[in-house]
This record gives sequence, structure tokens and C-alpha cells, in this order.
Amino acid sequence: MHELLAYNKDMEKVVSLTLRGLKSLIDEALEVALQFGEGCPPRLAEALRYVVLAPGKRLRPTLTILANKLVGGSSLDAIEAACAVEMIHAYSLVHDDLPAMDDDDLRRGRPTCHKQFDEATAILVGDALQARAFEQIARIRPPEVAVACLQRLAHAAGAENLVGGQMDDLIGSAGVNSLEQLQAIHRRKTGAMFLVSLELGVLVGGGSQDDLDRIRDYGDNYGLAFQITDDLLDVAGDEQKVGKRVGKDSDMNKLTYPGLLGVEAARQHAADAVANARRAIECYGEQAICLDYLVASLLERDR
Ligand code: GRG
Repeated sequence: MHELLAYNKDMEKVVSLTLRGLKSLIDEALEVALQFGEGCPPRLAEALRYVVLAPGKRLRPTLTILANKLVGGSSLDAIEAACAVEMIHAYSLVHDDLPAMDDDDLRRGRPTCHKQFDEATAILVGDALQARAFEQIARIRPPEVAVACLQRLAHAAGAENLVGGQMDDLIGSAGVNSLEQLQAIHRRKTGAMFLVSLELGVLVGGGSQDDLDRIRDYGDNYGLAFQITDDLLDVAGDEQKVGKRVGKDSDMNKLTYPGLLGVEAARQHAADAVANARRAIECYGEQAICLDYLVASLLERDR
């Protein structure tokens, strides 16, 4: 399946064990990071745990830790940054699911936060997660690295990226009819959080400008391949596996990659992005094996 790094069964086993181990580490760290002191109402604490500890793939924090390892870090060095990116992501899902936005009932195979609790709680969960994410970043040492990470994450999560991309997606979908316009929305709405997840790993690990440039190239292509395969899952995915309603994009007349290019050309576009991402980190050889595997696996996504 993978053309650049050739995988044999043993390598696949090592990679999948490593990725499983990282996911457990991230889940444990999130549990700890979600312990709130006096002042946090029990219902809010329960909703925060419900949302963040739900069975997500933890892709963004995994990318943070892998990028950090690529430049010489160890798994725990980037754990605060990893928790922070997952918290921002979880908040964005909770708000995206609200009736005022995508109005979804199912997320990660469970009732969405506003269905399980109520709308006000879901809004407050998002607010609290965003604040907690920046508390995590403030713990990074040395402080200069914390400030650099804070600046990058705030920019990626803000009006020019995540929030702006979401706004354009909500109001602008009807007028979008070119590949460039579609990419401009997704680069901000989906791509920016993948990119910053990787960048924070490199910043915490003290990587060079060349490392940053390569990881950005990988991240841009990873984000693109992720979005195309996400659109393809909406066309042909199994709702049980995906953990959210499928077929929604076409019901809402949203412009998507398969909608614009056709399914086969969209698949090819995703395959090209995956090959570009793999080439961007090729020079690290087996040190980049997990990053290579993660992006190559996007072409076989079923959730
Ligand atoms: C509300 C500011 C704000 C932004 C919302 C996250 C988002 C932006 C919209 C979600 C809608 C959507 C389906 C976007 C496509 C890409 C995406 C973010 C999918 C969900 O990410 P996964 O698959 O989810 O990594 P898990 O649950 O595995 O973490």
C-alpha cells in the first residue's frame, strides 16, 4: 500500500503499537488536564470530560508528539501542547454541532454535547476548553517557547483560521464553485489546526527552520488529504464507524471535493496530497515512519 517507505508486517506492527501507546498516553494526560478545582460546577466538569474523553482518534495531539520526536524530543516533552490542540479541536466540534451551526445529534458515536446536556452547557464547555488549552500552553518551558506556541495556536484557532474558515463555510458555501475557494475554506477550517499541531511539536523540540519548513509542507498536504477523505467518507462512509451522520454535505448542498471533482478525481487528489506529504519528510528516513504511516493511512480511512 505504501510506495515511499516500504512497509513489511513487522514494521506495521511496531508503528501500530507505537501509535496505540501514544493514544493511551494522550488520554491519560487529558484526564489529568481535565481535573478542575473548586469553582468548576460538577455539571460543567462532567460535560467537559464527556466531550474530551469521548472516543476520538486523537490525530492532532499524536501529530504534535510525533513532530516533537522527529526533532529529538521524547513523548512527554510535548504533552502540554498535545493536550492543548486536542482541547481546541474538541471545543470546535462541540460548537460546530450546535443547532446554530451544523445542528448534529451524533458525534464520536455518542449524543452531541448539547443533546446530552443542553445548549448553554455546550457553549460553556467550548469556552472553558479554549481557556484550558491556553493554560496548558502556559506550562511549557522555557517561557520563550511557551510564548511562541501561544502565538501560533491563538492564530490558528482565531478569526483568520479556524473561526474564519468556519464562518465562511457557514455563510459562503452557496457561492463557492472553484477548487481554490474550497481549498481556501478548508485550509483555515481544518488545515490550520493540523498544521499548528505539528508546528508546536517542532517548536517545543527546538527544531531548525528547515525542520519547520518540512513539517509545514507535510502538514499542508496532510490537512488537504484529511479533508478530501473526510468528504469521501460523507459520500460513502458507514455511519456506525464514522460516529456521526453521513450524507449530510449533499443534503445541505455543501460544496465538497467529490461534489466538485467527482469521486474518482477526488480520490486521486487525496493520493497526490499524501504522496507530497510523504516526500516532505522522506529525508528523515525511518525516524519519520509514524508520520509517514499516519498520512498514508488516510487513503484507507473508514472513520
Ligand atoms: C466552531 C470555530 C468552530 C469551528 C468548527 C471542527 C470544525 C470547525 C468543524 C467540524 C465539521 C467537520 C466535519 C470538519 C471536517 C474536518 C474535521 C474537523 C473532522 C473531525 O475531526 P476528526 O475526524 O475527529 O479528527 P475526532 O472525533 O476523531 O477527533
